[in-house]
Amino acid sequence: TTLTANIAGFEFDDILLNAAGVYCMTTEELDQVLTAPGAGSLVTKSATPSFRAGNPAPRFTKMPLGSINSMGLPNNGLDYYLDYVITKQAVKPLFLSIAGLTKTDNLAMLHQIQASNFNGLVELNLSCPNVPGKPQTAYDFDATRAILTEVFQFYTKPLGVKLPPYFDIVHFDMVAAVLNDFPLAFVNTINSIGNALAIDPETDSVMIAPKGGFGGIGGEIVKPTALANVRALRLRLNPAIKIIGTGGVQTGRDVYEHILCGADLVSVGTNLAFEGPAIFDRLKTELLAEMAKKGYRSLADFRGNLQTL
Ligand code: RRO
Repeated sequence: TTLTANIAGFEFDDILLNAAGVYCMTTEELDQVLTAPGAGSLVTKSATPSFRAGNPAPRFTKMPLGSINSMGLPNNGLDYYLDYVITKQAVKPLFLSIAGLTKTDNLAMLHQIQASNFNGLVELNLSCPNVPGKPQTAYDFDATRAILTEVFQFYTKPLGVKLPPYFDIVHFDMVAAVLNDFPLAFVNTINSIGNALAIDPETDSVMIAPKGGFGGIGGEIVKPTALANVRALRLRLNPAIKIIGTGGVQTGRDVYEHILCGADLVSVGTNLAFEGPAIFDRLKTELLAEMAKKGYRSLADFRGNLQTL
């Protein structure tokens, strides 16, 4: 049994990777994901043109059934991550994530990447929920169309977008109609469910400092939303647009369910933060056991094969 995938001509020897933002801020963390057994790729922390300190701490914490964060896009700046992926791109296909605070910043970063020696995949994050005053671009379908229109006027390397969760069938239709008009290599769904609130019962206090305690949630609690978004987009997107499933992955069964819904790769955020890079090998072992139980020898045997009633 092999667990491989293909996106935009890139062959992945394993289908698991980190979710952007988790275990990918520094070269030390990135090296650990790069060399972790079971990990087929990595994605770098979403970059802005220059270093950002992000929001005040505490800004990430465990909560019942998952995590809540309002990091505020702390990162070491595009040059840092672009240097890293260029240095390591011969090892395996890699993803570089960018998240400009403005369309102008995103276009400037993509011009720099286009002109660089990086030949991997870029994940354009249109869904950061945590920068005060900056809405999540992908909740604005016209703004999403506008930036992709400008991007594809000059950008020719493989590009995908990181999407926020959608909660309305008409919104699935609307975002898919926009995305299908562009030569995207992939979409990654979902980012954290934005602007949730967790309360500590001992202190009657919010659990993170920024934004009065509002933050994006991930982990077990978001799995049904994540699966719904993978499934809904797989049913609507052009087959050439591959899907990275993200959200609520704690066991091999969770990976399996993302694939049943149509995911090509599966990424791990909250539970990678809790468990560390050893999680990839555990998930791979558990996925292989689940496949054996069902009599499947390849991912193609069940990808997208969700049964309905
Ligand atoms: O840095 C963050 O606060 C953050 C980002 Br950019 C994102 O895309 N998703 C998230 O949960 N946190």
